[in-house]
Amino acid sequence: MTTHADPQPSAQTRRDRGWLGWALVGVASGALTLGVAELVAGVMIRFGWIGGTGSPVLAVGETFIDHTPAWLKTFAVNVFGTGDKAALLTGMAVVLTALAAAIGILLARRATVAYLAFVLLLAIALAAVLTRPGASATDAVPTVLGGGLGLALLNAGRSRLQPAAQWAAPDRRAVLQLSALSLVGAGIAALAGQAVSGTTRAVAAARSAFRVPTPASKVRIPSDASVRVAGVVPFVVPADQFYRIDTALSPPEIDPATWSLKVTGMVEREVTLSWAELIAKPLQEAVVTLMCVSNEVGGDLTGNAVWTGWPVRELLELAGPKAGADMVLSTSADGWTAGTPLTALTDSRNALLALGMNGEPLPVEHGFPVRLVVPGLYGYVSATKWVTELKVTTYADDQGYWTPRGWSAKGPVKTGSRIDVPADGATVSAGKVAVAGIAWRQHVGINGVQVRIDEGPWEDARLGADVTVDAWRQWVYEWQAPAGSHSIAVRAIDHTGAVQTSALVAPAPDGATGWHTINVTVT
Ligand SMILES: Nc1nc2c(c(=O)[nH]1)N[C@H]1C(S)=C(S)[C@@H](COP(=O)(O)O)O[C@H]1N2
Ligand SMILES: [Mo]
Repeated sequence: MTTHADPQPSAQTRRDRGWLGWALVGVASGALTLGVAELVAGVMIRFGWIGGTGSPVLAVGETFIDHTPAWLKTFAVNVFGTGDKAALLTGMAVVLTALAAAIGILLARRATVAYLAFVLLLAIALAAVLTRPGASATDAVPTVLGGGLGLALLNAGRSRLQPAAQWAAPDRRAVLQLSALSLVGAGIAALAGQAVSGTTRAVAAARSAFRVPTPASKVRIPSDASVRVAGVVPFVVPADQFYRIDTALSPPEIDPATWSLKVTGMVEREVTLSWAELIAKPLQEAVVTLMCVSNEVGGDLTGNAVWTGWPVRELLELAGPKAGADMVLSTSADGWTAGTPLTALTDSRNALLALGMNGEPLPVEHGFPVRLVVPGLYGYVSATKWVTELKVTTYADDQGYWTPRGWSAKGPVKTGSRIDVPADGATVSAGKVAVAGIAWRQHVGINGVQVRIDEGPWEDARLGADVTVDAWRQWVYEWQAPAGSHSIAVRAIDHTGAVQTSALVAPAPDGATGWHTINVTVT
């Protein structure tokens, strides 16, 4: 058993603990600011009073994402995978807590500087809120109200704690209690803000009430599209397992009733398409494999789904692109853009304004109510989610979101293949081992897949059915595995006969290449 002595604190330790009290006042003021802002933003969103983000936390986070240099973005995706957003929010929480604590401590000695620093942070948050796409002056209200209360708490704390050296116990307790109460209150306010905003429920309700209309042409996926080996990614990936990549900290919530898509720019006539018009069109189904340009050799930033939608070329035909145009800049409700070759949207391929994914309405994170799906191009130059505008233009005049951030203006998908089983580093029993995975070259198609054990000859794998040139193919190679350590490599051959290159190239600026190679131990 431990006994705790309870000596009278010396003057020195009392002053040290004083700093903690000041820091706590700073942190509580910061938390109160953000908590109240979340609550007010939630209420304003609920009543449709704000059009932008409203929340200073999300606005600063999204602005940060937009200004993240390409190398940092690549680093974040590599380190945190698709958890990069959680990582960003955690990082922000740590930085803000430290700044708020510093402001609290500063308050003891240089109150004016502390207040100025607090106001400067508020100004930065306000600038972020007001420059988000769709923002208007009313979007400032949550940050201003929250900031006002935060300043009031700073001030209250200061008058109670001053001067620190003569800090009397009852005052100290009162300040600590007020700060603790504020922290709890801020947390509750933030949660209430989320709950009261209600959009999540309203949009979720609109989404679940919507039935994807029966398409004019339906696809049938033969059962032998799958090689039926456990551990290989399913031929059609369920929406809740589908990879997600976007710059949105919280996905735009769009009520289909208010959604519309404008065709602008170099066109004979501007066209506006409403949700009611779109769902009355003859819809098509298409099996298309989406792929992220950031996907590393062996990576999992890819997925295959059955998309339902209206061909983009039919919409563009209504608008009539003018001679000289060579690109379509598509814009998302959150301001993100992609530049797609005009020909990819007007030729015979199934480029869709998709509203269905695997027979269900698009999930909100995958673009509800409408997104683009264009076979053969990486997502960053084609797959705009929450799409609201198509501007017919030229590569000379416009560029998509990622182009000034170090990624190529054009992004056709490169031939690739991946070993799903056995896992890299696995230990398997000698004898028959199924080596299996996927191979892709969207819009060209896959003709063959070959596997090489150690430095042996390339052996043909057995392929799943060729459902469409726009989708990946599963493959399996039955390996008679001898004991020992072995490396397994895979390469694909496309429909033109071209063999996947062995050249190891990193994702930036236009997609990774190289053979996926794994090591296994056979016992
Ligand atoms: N609005 C919007 N659409 C977007 C993006 C984005 O950041 N914002 N990212 C694109 C990228 S880089 C890819 S790879 C695909 C991913 O689509 P998914 O999240 O449905 O898998 O969406 C594309 N569409
Ligand atoms: Mo991507």
